[in-house]
Amino acid sequence: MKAKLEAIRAEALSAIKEADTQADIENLRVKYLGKKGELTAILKMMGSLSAEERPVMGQLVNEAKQELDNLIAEKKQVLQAAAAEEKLLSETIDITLPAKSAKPGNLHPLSIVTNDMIDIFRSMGFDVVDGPEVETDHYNFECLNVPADHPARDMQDTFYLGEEVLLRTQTSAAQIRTMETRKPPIRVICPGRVFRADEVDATHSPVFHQMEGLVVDKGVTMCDLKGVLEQFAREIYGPETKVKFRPSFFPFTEPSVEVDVTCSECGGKGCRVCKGSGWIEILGAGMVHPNVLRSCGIDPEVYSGFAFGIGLDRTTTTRHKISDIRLLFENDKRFLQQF
Ligand code: 2U9
Repeated sequence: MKAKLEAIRAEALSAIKEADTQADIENLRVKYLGKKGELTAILKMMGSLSAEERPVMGQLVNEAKQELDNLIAEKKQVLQAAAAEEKLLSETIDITLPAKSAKPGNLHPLSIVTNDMIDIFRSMGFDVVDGPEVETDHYNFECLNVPADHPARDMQDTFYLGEEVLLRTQTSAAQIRTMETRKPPIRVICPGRVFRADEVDATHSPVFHQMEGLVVDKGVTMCDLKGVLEQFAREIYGPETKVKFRPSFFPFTEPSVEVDVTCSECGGKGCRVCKGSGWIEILGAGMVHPNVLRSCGIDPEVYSGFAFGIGLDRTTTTRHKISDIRLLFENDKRFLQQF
């Protein structure tokens, strides 16, 4: 019986070692330790042993039973862990899919046009200057030779913050400040936001944008003004563009002109955009008035200069065929993403 027990034990040990599924190990438990198992069968045969042999054999069988029990439990755990690991691997979720990327933003159409214009004037030797949006009556009007009774100074047209303080109506004040601090030769442009008490409609806004330019040096003439502005017009509207100078009036320039270019929509034939004229007005300009030079301490007998003002909103709407100026300020992403 002892030899049989040893044979069963050896066979069971090797079978446990070989088992590689949880079902295998369960079958082995039933085969050796179950109610009808081989070790249980030996225990049942103990009755045939003598009173001396029985406790010895009983101890051996119990030791073998305990040993197999432990080994089966251990192996069960190992196989369970392996099965869990395999399940985890087979159920792995691929979290490396590319995420939805945020679209990069883009420049506002007004900024695109402003930057293009800055590039053109920079290539002609102009510096960019800046100034405050809240100005004094002195810099905004007085230094610019705008008389006390001029309608622009009226509260109907200008936003006053106090008796002498206002929201600038043009960027010229920044150039007055430049003339006070720099000696000629001066070649500056000043792009920026300006304010006028206008009613809002498709072509007017109380907040709008301008780029003004100023050149002051010895011997500056109307020819220089024409050359610079023709070059600018051709660069921004195309080399075929024709430029027309019409006499005009501004208090800060004398003589003054308004500048038209051939309509880029119809090439000058006349269309809905240019209201049949073939021309589109793009800017105002002129030779800096001697009173303006004098107000900044520059002797008009020695120096002369020219200045110009370009509406940036208008340039943007004509360039990008935008039908309503209000679209520039509504910040509707569906509109802004088109540029
Ligand atoms: C200094 C002296 C003179 C700037 C000028 C204009 C003519 C002009 C308009 C264009 C469209 C304003 O935005 S708009 O409505 N501007 O017609 N601006 S001359 O003259 C200056 C500037 C600075 C020291």
